Amino acid sequence: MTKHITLIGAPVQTGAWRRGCLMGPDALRTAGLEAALAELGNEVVDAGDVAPDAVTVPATANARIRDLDLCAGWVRALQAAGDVAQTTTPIFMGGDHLMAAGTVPAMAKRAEADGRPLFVLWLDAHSDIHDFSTTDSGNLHGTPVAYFTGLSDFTPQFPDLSVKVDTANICMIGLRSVDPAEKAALARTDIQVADMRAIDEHGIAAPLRAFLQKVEAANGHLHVSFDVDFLEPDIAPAVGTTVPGGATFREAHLVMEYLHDSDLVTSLDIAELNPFMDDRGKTARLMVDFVASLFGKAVLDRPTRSRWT
Ligand code: NNH
Ligand code: MN
Ligand code: MN
Ligand code: MN
Repeated sequence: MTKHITLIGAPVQTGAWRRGCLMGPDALRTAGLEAALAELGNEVVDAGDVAPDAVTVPATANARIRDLDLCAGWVRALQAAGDVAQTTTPIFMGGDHLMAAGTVPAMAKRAEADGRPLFVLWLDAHSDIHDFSTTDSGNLHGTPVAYFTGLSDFTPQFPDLSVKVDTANICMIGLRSVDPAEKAALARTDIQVADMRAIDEHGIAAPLRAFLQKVEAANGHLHVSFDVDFLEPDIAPAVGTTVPGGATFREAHLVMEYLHDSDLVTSLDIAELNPFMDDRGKTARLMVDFVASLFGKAVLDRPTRSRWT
């Protein structure tokens, strides 16, 4: 079925310590994302890049927080940018993972307007569930989950959220670097977590299948937030925070194919791509291939939903 896809560039890099994620959207364009999706029969429009709002916000008690004004400006701008993609499938091309503090609330609002709950699949080495007080690094890409779930208060620096994501609707796959405060925060929630050990023991399909069945049963919207460091650094070196022991090509590819066959995905983030760290564009090209698989590129066609019900 033809999907109407809107590409939205989110060149935010102030959430990460290492600079370079601002080149992420252009690297994905250079690697041919639009053509790869169009070739599969999708209608694709590149809406260009979002720019951050110019805001000055009060300082937080934690003096380690970096680039707070610019980060707050990005969160605001991306929440508004989500509104332009009401009826299409937006692909948000990041940008560091702070982007999700903008994109996920926008998608939650959209789902609510549609009378449906939003589910979030978080593919990442990290849980990004810090808040302003617990972050040691001061890098705000480590905080979006605590913000969009309402687990912690981020006001008045970030906008007050009218619609929050229910923690029961979140599944994290790929975790292998979780700070102590994050571990404690996760333990207090009902977020489903499949860390790398669980994947080694049971495979990557089992937790994904269980989650997709929940999304389907609830008639939910599904937002996928794909942090490039979910992947094994050997195949995806273009990230600031590489963590060994990530998802293999085959594991990640299977996730993409399941997501395609589920026909449940309504929006996607591509986060943390730092082209400055790349090896002859190989990570950008790999991400284009993965996104193409999510949107229909397959070796053999299988009936929709056959892989996970
Ligand atoms: N937990 C660390 C921090 O808060 C690392 C976060 N880095 C990420 N997250 N790349 O996905 O600084
Ligand atoms: Mn992340
Ligand atoms: Mn990460
Ligand atoms: Mn593929």
